[in-house]
Amino acid sequence: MGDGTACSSGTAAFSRRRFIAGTGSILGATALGLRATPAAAAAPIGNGAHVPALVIGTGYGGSVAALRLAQAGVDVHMIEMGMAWDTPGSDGKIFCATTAPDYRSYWLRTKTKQPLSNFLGFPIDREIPKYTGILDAEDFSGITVYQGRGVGGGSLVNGGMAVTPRRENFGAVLPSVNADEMYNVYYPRANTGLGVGTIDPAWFDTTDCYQFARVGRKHAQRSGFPFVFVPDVYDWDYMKREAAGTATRSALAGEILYGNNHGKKTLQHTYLARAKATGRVNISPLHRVTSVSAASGGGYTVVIEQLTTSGGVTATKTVTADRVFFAAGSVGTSKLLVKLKATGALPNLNSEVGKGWGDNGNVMCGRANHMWDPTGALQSTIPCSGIDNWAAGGVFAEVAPLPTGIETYASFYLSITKNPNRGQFSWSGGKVDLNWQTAWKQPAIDMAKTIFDKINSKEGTIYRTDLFGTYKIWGDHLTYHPLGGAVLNKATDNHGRLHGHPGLYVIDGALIPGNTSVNPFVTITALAERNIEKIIAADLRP
Ligand code: FAE
Repeated sequence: MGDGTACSSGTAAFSRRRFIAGTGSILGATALGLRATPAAAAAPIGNGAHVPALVIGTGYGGSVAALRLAQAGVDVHMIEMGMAWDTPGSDGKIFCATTAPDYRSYWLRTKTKQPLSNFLGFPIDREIPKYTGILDAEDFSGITVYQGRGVGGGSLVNGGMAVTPRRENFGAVLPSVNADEMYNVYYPRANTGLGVGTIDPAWFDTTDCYQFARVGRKHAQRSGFPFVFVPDVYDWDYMKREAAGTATRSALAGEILYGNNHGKKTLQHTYLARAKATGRVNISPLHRVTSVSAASGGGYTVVIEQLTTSGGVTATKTVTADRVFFAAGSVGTSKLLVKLKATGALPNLNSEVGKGWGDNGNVMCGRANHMWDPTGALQSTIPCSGIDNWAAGGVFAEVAPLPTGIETYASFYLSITKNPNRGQFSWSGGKVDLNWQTAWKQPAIDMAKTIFDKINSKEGTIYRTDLFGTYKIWGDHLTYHPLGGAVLNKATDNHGRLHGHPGLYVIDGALIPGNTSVNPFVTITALAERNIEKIIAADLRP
């Protein structure tokens, strides 16, 4: 699954087949020019360094900031706690398949924590070596928040669904932002920068790998729900070649959740490639920012830990920066800011810091189809469609794959709902907590049911109860879409400048108050484009 997510089939034959398919990947990637440019030439940041602009994190917000600052003539250093993900492992592949998670899969865990924990009633998580893997399943008391770790942030692990919210919903997403500007300038700029495209509908109608989505369409339409194609950053022509057998398989080989070796236009291939090409952007992977405070001579003192691949700290570096951009993702930025305010490192941050956090209303479910509605043994991991019941039911459901390699007769969905509940980060006992409770997902479940109860009733089908535990219908324990914690025009001004500390900015999903009505990264990118343009013009030009 893409935004919705896969599980491993657990069958040895399947793993072997996928492994063999994967071994041709180096050749394929090189021929396509889709391998990330190794960052080897760039030295990591040195202790005592001074940089004009320091960006914490290399996801969407950070990559937009780095590119635009560099184009404006500002030297930028990006600090990324995850790995560079530019070097193949001993199997010749940079990333492991979703169906065969290995040491590369999870961030510092000894056992996988797959979003779908069970299959046919059996738990499918497995032991893995502790390693700075690509997907973080970060546990808070009431929710597990999945996030990408590495150069490229969430773009490394996500489904690539690149959705611009409906114009009529935008006022609720970012109430203080001029919608005309966003829809005329910044959404188009973001879509171009990200390389967004839509599936060829004629191919969709015939290819085996979207049988599951055609079943999703049939069931949606028979119950009177609008079915929509959803754009993605996967290279659709490449996927056609995968299906034709003329390109090494990635989306059709179960790759997504732990990275795609081919086909997906991650930030490594778009914004970050352009940023590096300016010659003004350096990146320090396996470096984690732990503190930011005002420097006596002006600017900010930033404390950074250098990490090993088993999570140890090999060095602690102190650098200064004229300006610091928080782009550590909604959770990363919120955790840092809450800690820095509470410990007195940044005492002037206002009381909005840590507030307004939401899960984009995420909830997952599966349906069991009749034998006459097979969803296909071969499923592309890239979702391309959704069911839009936002106006009537407060839900946009992505028709997600379940690429197990066997026929499951299952339909699987990740719903984005208008769940109004919001959490707050706070500092207690020397760490940052989030007060979200699992019960707060109930409105999301109720909204998702407006679609799936009706479809089940029309089709005479039932919910799957074996995907999230034993006899558990709803995947209500997680989110892929953390948003908020340093909300625009509350913790910051209307362009992301943090109140109380000039020269500090938030430029990632933490700015967005909990919900985007669709998958979030296009909105995060477009908002970053808007804010950085203003910041460069007003704060950085003489
Ligand atoms: P993000 O991309 O998370 O980048 C933050 C970066 O900062 C990460 O690389 C961190 O490792 C790094 N970092 C954090 N703390 C520190 C620190 N202290 N020091 C140094 N570095 C640090 O932030 N969204 C969609 O729109 N469509 C999809 O199809 C979709 N599918 C998803 C599937 C999965 C499995 C997941 C996990 C997410 C998915 N998302 C999807 C969500 C999307 O990836 C997410 O909203 C964005 O990546 C958030 O962008 P940010 O720039 O806020």
